[in-house]
Amino acid sequence: MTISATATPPSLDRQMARSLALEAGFTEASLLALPAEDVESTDARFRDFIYTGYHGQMQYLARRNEHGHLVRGRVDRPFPWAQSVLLCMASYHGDAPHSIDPAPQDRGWIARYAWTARRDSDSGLRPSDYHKILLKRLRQVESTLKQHYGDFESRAFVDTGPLLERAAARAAGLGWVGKNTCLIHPTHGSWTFLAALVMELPASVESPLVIPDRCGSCTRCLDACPTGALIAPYQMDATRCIAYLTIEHRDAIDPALSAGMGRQVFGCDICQDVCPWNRKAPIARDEALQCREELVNPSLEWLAAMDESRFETLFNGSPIRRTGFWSMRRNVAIAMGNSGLAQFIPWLEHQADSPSATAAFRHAAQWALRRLRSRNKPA
Ligand code: B12
Ligand code: SF4
Ligand code: SF4
Repeated sequence: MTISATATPPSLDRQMARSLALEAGFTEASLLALPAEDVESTDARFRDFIYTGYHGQMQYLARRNEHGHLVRGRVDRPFPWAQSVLLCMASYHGDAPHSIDPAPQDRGWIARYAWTARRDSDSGLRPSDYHKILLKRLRQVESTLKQHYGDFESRAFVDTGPLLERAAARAAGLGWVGKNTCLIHPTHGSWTFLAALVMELPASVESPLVIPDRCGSCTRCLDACPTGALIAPYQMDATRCIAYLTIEHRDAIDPALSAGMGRQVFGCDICQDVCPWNRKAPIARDEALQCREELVNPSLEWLAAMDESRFETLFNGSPIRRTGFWSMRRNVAIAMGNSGLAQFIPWLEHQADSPSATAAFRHAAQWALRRLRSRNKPA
């Protein structure tokens, strides 16, 4: 059966949609009936974010439609046919150390979302990327729903769709948006990925009750953010966020932010590490999102010794590959500068003159050298 414009479309059953998502391997899921009750305020928040320029070089966020409206501010802009969204959540909470735990000075930090691996048929661990893993699960749910309800218009997204996943997940009752801007589930905290299935079919009942904000008077994330990216509760200037600087920003890093980047070489976990809602979250045992131990507290020396082909091999299939070899090197140089360790000076001196290096890397290496030399002046 194909849903036609004239026939009354069947309604999706909320419990069934949730059960299918859990069967596919998601931790939680909920069906959102459109339009969501906060559609206008979400659009307005997003507009403010873009108009202020907080998106930096992430131009895809600022895409407009033919009427000049920001496409991703409301689900009905890119998907005028959409009547519901199934929001799925997958926990990646593990028992490995946190970025704020004490660590040797010569260690960098890779955000825990990028540590993931799956066990292969030859029983080795292979890098995995949540985008691919969750999209496959979402497509499984989509296909089962279509077997049950007949064909209908739908789009499945993990991260990359023109959709505000956190806002949709909040409206679907999967948690509240914390002062650190992350979606926080009352049980699973914020170490979670989101995935969205936008559908033409309406949901059988009204949307579930939104979970009220439980941040209370806490301000730990705002106090801990080393670059001042959380400019106010619930508001981020992404151009100051270390996750943006290390992953999305391709040019030279503003020296005024470099010191605050500390040892982070890919992404940043600080505002989630300090969040009390993540303390009691159950450990996820997801076979496809296992931890690659070598990426926890990686030594800067190990990262620096990697040539481009080794980088490609090691991070093939991992979200880390996206940042690119020279951006990772740039981040490693800054982390070296922040380490205070004179042992990194020779590598930085050698690399700063490398003819194949990018201007952004050279800029970072020079910054790190100045910093290390001034700290390690002979008495
Ligand atoms: C661009 C982007 C980034 C940017 C900007 C992040 C930001 N806070 O805006 C950068 C590169 C910095 C980034 C960093 C990270 N990201 Co990111 N990112 C995205 C992406 C692609 C778009 C987000 C966006 O549009 N931002 C613009 C702001 C304005 O929108 P927003 O944060 O979604 O906020 C909206 C709602 O939350 C709502 N809202 C906010 N507060 C309130 C309060 C109320 C009362 C209401 C009604 C609504 C509301 O209003 C906002 C606009 O309407 C999404 C995927 C997607 N398609 O949504 C992933 C996503 C948000 N990122 C994710 C992750 C995992 C991360 C990192 C943890 C990765 C890391 N460790 O380095 C960090 C977290 C940093 C942080 N504190 O947010 C997850 C978040 C999961 C979760 N549980 O929250 C997502 C959903 C990807 C996914 N599919 O799993 N990210
Ligand atoms: S991810 Fe790091 S830099 Fe970004 S807001 Fe959180 S603590 Fe600040
Ligand atoms: S650290 Fe505190 S204020 Fe920040 S998100 Fe968590 S509970 Fe909310």
